Amino acid sequence: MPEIIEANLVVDPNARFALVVSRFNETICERLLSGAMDALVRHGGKVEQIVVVRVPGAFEIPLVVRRLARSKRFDAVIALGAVIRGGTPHFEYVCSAVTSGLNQAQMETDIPVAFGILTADTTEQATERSGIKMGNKGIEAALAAVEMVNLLKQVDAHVY
Ligand code: INI
Repeated sequence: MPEIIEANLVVDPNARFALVVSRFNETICERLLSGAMDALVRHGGKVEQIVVVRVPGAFEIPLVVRRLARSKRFDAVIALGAVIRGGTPHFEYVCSAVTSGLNQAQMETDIPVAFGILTADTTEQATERSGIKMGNKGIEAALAAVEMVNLLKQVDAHVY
């Protein structure tokens, strides 16, 4: 039998989370934020251990995420935004800049960054995925952050 390393979704009460949320497509992003906050708290997180940073749009998210991750004050950073194809002719550029920027931030800092960025063709689709009928990307990202924080602790315990 192989040794299986996997993490639970129980938040250590000392764990600190930063959430970076875009103001662009604000109604949708606020739904992602409340989903993420709710998930963290329901899984044992403490509101006093959570910091929310608002940025103008999705394009600005990676830089702020990287700053927060570099500070080493947080166990994970959760990025929340919504990029909608109908809203911009630069859809592909914005999506790829955000995706690679967030990946770069976590790889450079060794701090997990959760990808809670909705990319959708229409506002209706994005709304559905912000808690209306197709799940809530904010909840998904928050739970991924919790799992990664716990998983990295277990991996470190085995490796070091
Ligand atoms: N920002 C978003 O977060 N979502 C979008 O759909 C979007 N559109 O459609 O343009 C968007 N644009 C703003 C961009 O992220 C920057 O804030 C702006 O270009 C200033 O740098």
